[in-house]
Amino acid sequence: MTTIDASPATGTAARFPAGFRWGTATAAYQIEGAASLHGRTPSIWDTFSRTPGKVLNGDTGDIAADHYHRMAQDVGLMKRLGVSDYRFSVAWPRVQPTGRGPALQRGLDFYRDLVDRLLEAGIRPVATLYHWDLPQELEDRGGWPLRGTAERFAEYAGHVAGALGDRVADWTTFNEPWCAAFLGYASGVHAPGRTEPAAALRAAHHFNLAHGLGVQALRSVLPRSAEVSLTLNLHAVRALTGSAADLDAARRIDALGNRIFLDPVFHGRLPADLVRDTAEVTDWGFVRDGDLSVAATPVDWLGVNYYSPTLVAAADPGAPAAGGDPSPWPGTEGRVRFVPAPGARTAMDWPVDADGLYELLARLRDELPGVPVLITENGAAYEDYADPEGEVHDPQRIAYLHGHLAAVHRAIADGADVRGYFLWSLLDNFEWAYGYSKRFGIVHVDFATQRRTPKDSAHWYADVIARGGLPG
Ligand code: IFM
Repeated sequence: MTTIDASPATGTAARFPAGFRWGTATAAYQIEGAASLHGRTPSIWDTFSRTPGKVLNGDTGDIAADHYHRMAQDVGLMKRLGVSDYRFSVAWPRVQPTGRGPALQRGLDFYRDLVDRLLEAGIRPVATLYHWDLPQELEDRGGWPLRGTAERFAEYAGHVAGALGDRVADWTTFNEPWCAAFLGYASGVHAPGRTEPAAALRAAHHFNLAHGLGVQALRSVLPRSAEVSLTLNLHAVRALTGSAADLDAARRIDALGNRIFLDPVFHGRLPADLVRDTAEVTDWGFVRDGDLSVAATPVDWLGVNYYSPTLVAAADPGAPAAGGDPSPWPGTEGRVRFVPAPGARTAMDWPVDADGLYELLARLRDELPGVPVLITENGAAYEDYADPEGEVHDPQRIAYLHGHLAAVHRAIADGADVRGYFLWSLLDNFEWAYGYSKRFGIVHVDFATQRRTPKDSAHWYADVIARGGLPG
């Protein structure tokens, strides 16, 4: 049995407010496995990962971290970490296999069991309804570019809330709709692997609509005390220089990466510059009267996922049109150039820059007063391995986490209303198109044996939680 030492040492440099929520996060397809057990049907990620060439090494989520069968052990790990909260996602094809009609009790039972075990362990469950695993049958009917998918989502939300609403107080409709829309339908590096820029913009709109319909469906079933939210991977966009051209490039990426969701959801409008910038791609004729007020159905908090900032400049005038891979940024070709940021990088080749998180939180403080924020994901992949003593030393991850938590602490001190932090991720897991080659967990998973080994970062995080702040 692995132990996690959580006895707080002395010397806390940055103490977080009382009641700050300390959590870990995962997602269904990345950890559950049991892909065809008990009536679960294929999601778009099952189809995509089984398509040769789409996922590194041909990895799939068929077994993943086998959480479906090891859920009790995983809850035990979290209890020993001392987390107050656990953010997980529900697999739509496990609870409503065709994406329409009645729910499958067996699927709902799995999540009831999970939630009961969490509550028993004193851990608050935070349920995300959609972390990218659309039932394949709905994709076959048109997927997210089709309006009807948003209506199906609201029905599904109602089923899950009906089954778990008496014991789950925190709900999130979508995780990172930007990735689902633009990596799934524009660049095609995520499921369903389509490369249709206009369809990606339609999908983005339908995510906003589905979010609003989903919030309404949840509120019609849940007790009044329940809290409902949305999680966005907001982009901390920076211009390379202060030139008008570079600033304009940053504005375009801010519109497509951030305001495309923030404006409908919090202000009931589409950014006018976004509509202008993408005029060659779509006329936005799929937005119907009333959609944007549905999208703006009030939420209780906003989830923010942050990993690294985005540095952009104006495209070089006269540069040949970029060939190669399709872009996830419709309408920016020939206008925006992505610039590699200097400095340390994670195993994902993502720059390590905690100031970007501070910048985002300060922006939300100023632009969305009265909307509490939870950091629903933050963490890093590194090349971890178990040494001959069976230990996993990950000092770079500890440094990454320390730096980002310090940025959160600074943002709170400067007036940002940040209520909690969910570390991505509890376990090493299926990292989408990278398969099992990238390890984000604070608990190492040996995928051959499914043995779990808390890394040094797990011990470090347990200490942070126990002391309620960062060691000095
Ligand atoms: O693993 C993903 C997660 O599913 C969504 N946010 C980013 C993580 C790291 O890439």
